[in-house]
Amino acid sequence: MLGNKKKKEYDLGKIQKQIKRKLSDSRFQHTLGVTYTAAALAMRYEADLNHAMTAGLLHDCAKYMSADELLKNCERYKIEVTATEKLNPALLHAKVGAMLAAKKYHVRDKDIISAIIHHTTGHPDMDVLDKILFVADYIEPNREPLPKIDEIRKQAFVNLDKALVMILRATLNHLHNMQNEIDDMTQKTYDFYVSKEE
Ligand code: DGI
Ligand code: FE
Ligand code: FE
Repeated sequence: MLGNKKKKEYDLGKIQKQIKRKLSDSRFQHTLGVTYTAAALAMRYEADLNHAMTAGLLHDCAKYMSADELLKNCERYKIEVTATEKLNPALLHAKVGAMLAAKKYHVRDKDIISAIIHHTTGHPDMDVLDKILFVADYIEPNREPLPKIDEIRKQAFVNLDKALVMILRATLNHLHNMQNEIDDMTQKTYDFYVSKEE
């Protein structure tokens, strides 16, 4: 519209080609699944389609890195590393990925960067694009069968916050069963959305 600043449109084909070269075949298939699922959710919840798909394509762009590489990149880019992240460096693929999205893929929209930062643990009071990416990452068609996945997939298109709670509950249960350390942010996000339901 006249006078309105136009949001940047990202070249999805170009990003897809670049990211394909960086990721394993199965990670690339997952990435495409997240991208198209994020697009479908953006249609349902009236979010920006191009930005949802850009976030989907780039969300795991640092997933190919080893723990060492992730930690080195945090040093290089002055990314804060929490005690939990130091013990579980894989968590850092979200923050490092967001940094790469900005530096190497020239993403300059905060909604996309924020969605990538928060896609693994979530965050209390997320924006619609954050939630869409978080949910799409879990429900995309290539995911290994997970408990209650059919119910969560359906709920994602009915009530996004309810789907979020179901995913966070399942993730916390899984982490507990595996005796993995629970990141504060994962717990805080769950507590926030559960108390919102009441
Ligand atoms: O990168 P993806 O595999 O597509 O998915 P993701 O970014 O959600 O990462 C999933 C991994 O993150 C999975 O191995 C569990 C882990 N994770 C998520 N929340 C926490 C966590 N790991 C720990 N230790 N603590 C958490 O709170
Ligand atoms: Fe991820
Ligand atoms: Fe992912």
